[in-house]
Amino acid sequence: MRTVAIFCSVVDNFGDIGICWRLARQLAHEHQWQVQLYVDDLVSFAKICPQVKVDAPRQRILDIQVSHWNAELVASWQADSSPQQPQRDLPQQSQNTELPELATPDLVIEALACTVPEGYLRQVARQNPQALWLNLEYLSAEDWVEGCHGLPSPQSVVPLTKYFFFPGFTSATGGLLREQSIVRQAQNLQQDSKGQRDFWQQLGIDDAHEYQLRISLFAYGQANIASWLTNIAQQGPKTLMLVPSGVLAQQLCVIYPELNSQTGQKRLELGQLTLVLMPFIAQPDYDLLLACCDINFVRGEDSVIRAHWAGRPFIWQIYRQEQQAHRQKLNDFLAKQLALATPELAALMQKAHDLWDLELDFSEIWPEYLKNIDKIQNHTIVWQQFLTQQQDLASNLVRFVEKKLIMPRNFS
Ligand code: TRH
Repeated sequence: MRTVAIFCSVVDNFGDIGICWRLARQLAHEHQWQVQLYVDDLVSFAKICPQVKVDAPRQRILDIQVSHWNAELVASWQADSSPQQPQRDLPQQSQNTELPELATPDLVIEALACTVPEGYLRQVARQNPQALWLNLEYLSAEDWVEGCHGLPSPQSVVPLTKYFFFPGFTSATGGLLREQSIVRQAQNLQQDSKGQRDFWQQLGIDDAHEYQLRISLFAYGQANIASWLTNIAQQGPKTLMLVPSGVLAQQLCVIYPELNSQTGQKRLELGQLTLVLMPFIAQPDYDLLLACCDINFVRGEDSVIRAHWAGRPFIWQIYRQEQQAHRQKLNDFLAKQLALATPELAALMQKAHDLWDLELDFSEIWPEYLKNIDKIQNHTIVWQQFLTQQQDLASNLVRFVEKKLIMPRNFS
């Protein structure tokens, strides 16, 4: 059985821990690897995984060892790897009798450009010189990714072999995170009206089935959102819009001060539109929510992939970067996604994404978007099927590691 240590530093938002936690679960549950996750922000983690105890330095969740990657832990690795100190074996936590002891990792993953502490890497190199070190990169649809995926990453700090591993949308990349049953789960739920009702009730929304349109709206700020919402309120169709807590929900509380005065779940009726501000739900429930909605607005790297597997029309608000670097990434994604669409549909989808990304008035496109919703739905499935023919990221990663461990770098 292989052992992997995943290092996750939460830079901002929830994408870093969202991706690492999904990967951890997949490697543990679908590939039977022993997984050790080091994460530096348990409070963010707890928002998407309620089992997390925010003050526990070590805990086991769903058969995964989770450690708080804090200064104390880093100092202990540093001390252990210093030549003056007697050297102890990894893992550091072996004194804790409640948790099983994991073997020294075969693989260390530094996720999304974080920096694995040197002291830790030195200990791994000493105890398991064959171990691999992977830099799990950000997701991008840009063409250059294919050429860089799997390349060695020369470094001289620690005697471990390091490689780049790039997620992506083609079979020449590392692929996308996709659990074995996620697409089937969404399809089953979409055919099960009782299951959907139960799910909505669990969220405290008893009347979801009464709406013509259910929209999940997970987004960064949207400067002109009021005009789109007014358009829906006045023109319909009768719409239920669910907004998770965050910047956009705060913005809505400023636009509609009535929302501020409520405690718990905040709900506002605006003509044909019902707005519901909701707290974050557990990651597996978020997947179910996307499957139960008719249109999903998603943001960042992880929720956009979840929207793919939910198989419903989606609009992606890509994470914004300085000097508009994200625009190229968005366009490269759309070029791939829309390659098989008719020119009219491609133009419509491009315009919708441009308006949303640039925070312009989305009501400009909304009636046309809804008029074409069946075509958009069909195309979403065509694109989903193209992707599900490819191997998923966790399986690709396992294969990559096995190959490298059997055939070390000089022979591969
Ligand atoms: O939160 P994000 O904006 O994260 C971003 C991006 O990943 C970005 O690329 C990265 O550079 C930056 O973080 C650091 O959006 P994202 O990626 O969709 O992550 C949200 C996670 O939260 C995802 O795993 C789904 C999860 N989630 C829940 O579990 N429950 C919820 O209720 C919601 C709304 C989200």
